[in-house]
Amino acid sequence: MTRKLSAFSYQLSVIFLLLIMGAVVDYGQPVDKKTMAERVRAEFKHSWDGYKEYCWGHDDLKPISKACRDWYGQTILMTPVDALDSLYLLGFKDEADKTREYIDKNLSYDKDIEVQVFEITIRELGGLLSSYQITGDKKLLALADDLGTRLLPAFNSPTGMPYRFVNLKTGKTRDAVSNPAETGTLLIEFGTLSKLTGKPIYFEKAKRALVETYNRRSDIGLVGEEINVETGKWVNTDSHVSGGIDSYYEYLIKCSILFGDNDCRDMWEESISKVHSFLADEGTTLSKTNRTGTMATGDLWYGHADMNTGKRTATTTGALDAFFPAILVLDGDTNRARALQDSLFSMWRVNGIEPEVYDYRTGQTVYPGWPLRPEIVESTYYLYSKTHDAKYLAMGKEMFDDAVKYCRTDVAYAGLKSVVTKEKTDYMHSFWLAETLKYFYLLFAPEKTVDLKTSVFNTEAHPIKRTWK
Ligand code: DMJ
Repeated sequence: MTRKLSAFSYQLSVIFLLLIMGAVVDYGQPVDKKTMAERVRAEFKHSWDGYKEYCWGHDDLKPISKACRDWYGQTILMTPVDALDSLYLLGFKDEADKTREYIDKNLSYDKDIEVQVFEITIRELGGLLSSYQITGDKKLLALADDLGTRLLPAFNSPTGMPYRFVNLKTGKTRDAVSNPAETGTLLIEFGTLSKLTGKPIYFEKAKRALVETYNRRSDIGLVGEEINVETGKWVNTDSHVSGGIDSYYEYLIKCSILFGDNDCRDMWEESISKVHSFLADEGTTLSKTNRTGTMATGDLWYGHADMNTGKRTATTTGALDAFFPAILVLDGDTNRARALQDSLFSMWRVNGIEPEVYDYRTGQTVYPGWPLRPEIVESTYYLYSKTHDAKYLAMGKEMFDDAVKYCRTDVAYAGLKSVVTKEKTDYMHSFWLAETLKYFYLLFAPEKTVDLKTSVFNTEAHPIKRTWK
């Protein structure tokens, strides 16, 4: 009798626990992948058609005024180059072929413009290389080689870490104060360019820049937010995994995978253990009622600390930080990846779209913008690929529905000035097409649309295949 009773009360507590969990994390109805993949394709087409109708031949579309933006006064076809591999992957082959032919005929880097090395590398160099691998179009590789050559003078600093800007015609550089994301997020693209052209210089320059950044880590193994590439001294010692540092960590692990590079593997292993030790906040459960009336719960977050003392400087995170679960999946650390993703998704749910900066201790939205960022979608895709847990499909669907609801315009998609008020900005970043919609699609598309075993995504979601030994 007592045994029966205790079995009964055990069952009751399990049901009670499940009910509570259901109330805490409600992922709704099962998701039909096929339907979702088609919905993503339709919104991609809507965005692409808007760009084409109003800004064909320019860099980016302003989706409210229907005006165009060229980053440096003259076009370098930012949106077409960044979106080209998405056109292929999402199955818009005719459109992709026409776009590729247009790029072949019209793109020239022989321009007297000062470009930001990091942005041009991840969006254009990465885009050209990935599309070259998909199509075999040699003109794309020639463009990448030409661009790589024009970017090389940026590395001519006393430390080997690149200046932030370089003139594509004259090689003149400027802006010595940079950051680990900009000095350390070049090796996938430059390294691949070396492998595909047989010119070792690209790999050597970018790897040195990454190693020089790592070599300047503090005694406790952290890097800061700003560094002077001429003196090698840190200008800002705040350490975190957010903007300014984020993809430095991403490239340490990805370059070890893509190139089988043991130095990258060692740098990654040393770095990630310090990130866990000094930046992770565990058990900082916050309780804030979100729009679904459920409680946002996060038991793992990554905050800010001083790179020298390890002392906590801020308990903020945000949209950019949301790449980190994906990296943890690549590291085989699925438990941390799952926990962090739950935290970040609860941040998403507070306003129904994630903010740029969010304080996970107080539950305050610190900076409310959302420029259509991909990172949390990217992590959802990696987690689903790894675990096949349907909860990630439901997360992805909820985020996609939110983006459609708040960011769709009559001609394309617009970022948000505020995730609180949902006021829009007049801008559609090329990464909406290159990354955000690509990761949404890959989450719902047939597996192996991109094989994560043989390909590595650069930080702009351009898949690079290891075709070399
Ligand atoms: C992209 O250009 C890249 O993902 C970069 O690493 C960070 N910022 C944007 C997207 O948020």
